[in-house]
Amino acid sequence: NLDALIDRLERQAESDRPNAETPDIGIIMGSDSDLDVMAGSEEGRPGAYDCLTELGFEEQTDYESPPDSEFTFETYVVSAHRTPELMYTYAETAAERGIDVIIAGAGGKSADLPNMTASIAYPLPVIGVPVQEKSLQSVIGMPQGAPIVAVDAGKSFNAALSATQILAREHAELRERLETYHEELKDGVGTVSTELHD
Ligand code: RP5
Repeated sequence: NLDALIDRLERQAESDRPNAETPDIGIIMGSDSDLDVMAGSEEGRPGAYDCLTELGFEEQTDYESPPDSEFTFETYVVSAHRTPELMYTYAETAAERGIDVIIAGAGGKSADLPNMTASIAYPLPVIGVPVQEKSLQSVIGMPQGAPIVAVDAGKSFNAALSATQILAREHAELRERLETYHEELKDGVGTVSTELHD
């Protein structure tokens, strides 16, 4: 339940777990109905999970034992409107819990989770994902001095790439993986254009 979740986040923030055991990227979304866009679905467009998994990240769900991969992410459903206390605690404890970047997605016209999280978690970078076109203005419409970085509607895959770019500044291994991914993209374009021009 909500109190237990909040309590767990607070305890994790106080614990002195080594950085290698804490999640690097926190993915949060306003509702579990956002999951297809945020994670990626088999029928639809690939999402943040697909990107991170391809780049070798592991989803961390069990906080008791150390993860196998050096690079990890976690996922929470956090609603700015239904569970503001969870949003506040998540954003406020994120840095202490070892998170380096937050990816926050929300839909609807009042997509406030990304921008509120960015304000509370500042100076931790937050990448906002408008889950629908109509959520775009709500996600990016921040006043001067309250920054948020955002991707286009539905592009959680790109949010995961951007988050990895931030981490890659300190991890050569991630830089290499991003470069390999980019080379593979070029191969894909080559295949399509060759087919078109045959
Ligand atoms: C937003 O409202 C959520 O991010 C979601 O996109 C939308 C609808 O949520 P549900 O009513 O499907 O839970 O806050």
